[in-house]
Amino acid sequence: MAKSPSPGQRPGERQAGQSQTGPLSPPALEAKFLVSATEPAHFPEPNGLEVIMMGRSNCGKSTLINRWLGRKSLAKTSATPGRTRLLNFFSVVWAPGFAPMTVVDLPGYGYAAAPKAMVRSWEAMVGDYLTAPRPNRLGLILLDIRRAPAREEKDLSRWLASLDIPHQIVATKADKISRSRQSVALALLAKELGGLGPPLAFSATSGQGREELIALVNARQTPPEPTPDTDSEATESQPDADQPK
Ligand SMILES: Nc1nc2c(ncn2[C@@H]2O[C@H](COP(=O)(O)OP(=O)(O)OP(=O)(O)O)[C@@H](O)[C@H]2O)c(=O)[nH]1
Ligand SMILES: [Mg+2]
Repeated sequence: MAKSPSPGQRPGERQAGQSQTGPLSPPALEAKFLVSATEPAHFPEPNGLEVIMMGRSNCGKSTLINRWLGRKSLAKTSATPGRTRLLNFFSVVWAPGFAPMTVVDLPGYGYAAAPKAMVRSWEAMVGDYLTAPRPNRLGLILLDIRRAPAREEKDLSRWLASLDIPHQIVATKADKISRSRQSVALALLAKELGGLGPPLAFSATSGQGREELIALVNARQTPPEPTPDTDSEATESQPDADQPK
């Protein structure tokens, strides 16, 4: 059973000085698929914080959603690039007392086999979504930790900044390289790309970075009511963490 957070600490929120191997957060309380969209008429009404997964095709966006939320196959994944072709919306409640949030899995860009028409349709779909008047969004720009940032990630970072959408860089598939090579890669990303905080290394295979991701998303959510009852429910009604580190 995961250890209860300290008073005032929200589930999944790491306290300063807490070790990287501290108690693991349980899966999200609720996570369900809402809708696949290709145009604004299909977008669901904004509902709470909206976390947007963005990045090159095959970089691990859908896999990160599943690992972060502790679901096996909520978002469809594939070894073949171009799996996610629509904007997929999910509704998530992280833990008791948390407001609902929305997670958006965007189709990847840079899919080498994509014909020009498909690239244009990606730009149109994603452009319609990013410029829609939806408040309270957080962009996660994902890229494979083994790749140097390319023009696409730099353009995306600037585009989000111009739209006032805060964003965080997440370096995926961290299990593919050693910790020392990770440090070098993260330093390069920090230098080349903007973002809210230092780039985060994440691995869906090992669970590395999951706690940090949970903390950074939860820090942007409406805090739960600070009643003692809510606090005890938040820790006791959750299943045991089943995510091996
Ligand atoms: N080793 C390792 N493989 C990963 C990790 N994350 C994703 N993968 C693999 O990378 C491939 C692509 O993952 P997806 O999550 O489908 O990638 P995506 O970014 O959603 O791709 P599109 O939907 O095509 O844009 C799959 O074979 C995953 O198993 C990771 O952290 N470690
Ligand atoms: Mg995908």
